[in-house]
Amino acid sequence: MSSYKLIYFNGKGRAETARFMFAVAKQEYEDKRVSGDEWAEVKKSLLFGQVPVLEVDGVQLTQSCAINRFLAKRLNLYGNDDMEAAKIDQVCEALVDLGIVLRDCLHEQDEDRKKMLHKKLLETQAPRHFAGLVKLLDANGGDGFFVGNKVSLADLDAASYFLDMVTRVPDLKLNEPKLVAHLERMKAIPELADWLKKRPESPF
Ligand SMILES: N[C@@H](CCC(=O)N[C@@H](CS)C(=O)NCC(=O)O)C(=O)O
Repeated sequence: MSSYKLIYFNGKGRAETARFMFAVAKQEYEDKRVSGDEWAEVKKSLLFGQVPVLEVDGVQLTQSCAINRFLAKRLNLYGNDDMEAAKIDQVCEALVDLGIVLRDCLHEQDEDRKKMLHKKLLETQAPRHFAGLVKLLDANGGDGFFVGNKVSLADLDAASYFLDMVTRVPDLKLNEPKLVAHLERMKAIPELADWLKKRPESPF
């Protein structure tokens, strides 16, 4: 049995999908949240000087998407075959694209440019990504999962984005009823509901 240690800040961000997978799969792990005081020293020990990092039996893996795929394979959350795995990747990559524009908008310092990015996100980019995700849900029956007939990394990654990332942008609403219903289905998974109840308070 492998041992897992997930290293991140006290935040949801790029680590929360992995935490969702650990919860749903009922897999034990160490949830190491690096404090501001520890960060400079920890950073030196990391391949790219960034988190999240997953230590598997002492071996360090970096890059959140690689970590998520590795865990999804290990925890049986990566579909039933290659085609399902590719469809799961498709959802996750769309969420990465959405995450890039969300972060650009959140972190922009120039007020005029921030306004422009915010407008573009609300009027163009979020609706386009939401609509694509609804099409994928519809293509898979509409009222279940993004891919196949069981929960996967795709569903948990979407839940993490829609619960946490999207809500950080003022006025950005998950205004697609099918995505809202999907999120509610994910929140109702008992192991995930339990994690959502007990997860630490965090600033992001
Ligand atoms: N592509 C990387 C990006 C990692 C990243 O940007 N990590 C941020 C936290 S979300 C970080 O470590 N920031 C602190 C730093 O760069 O010093 C991934 O997906 O894991």
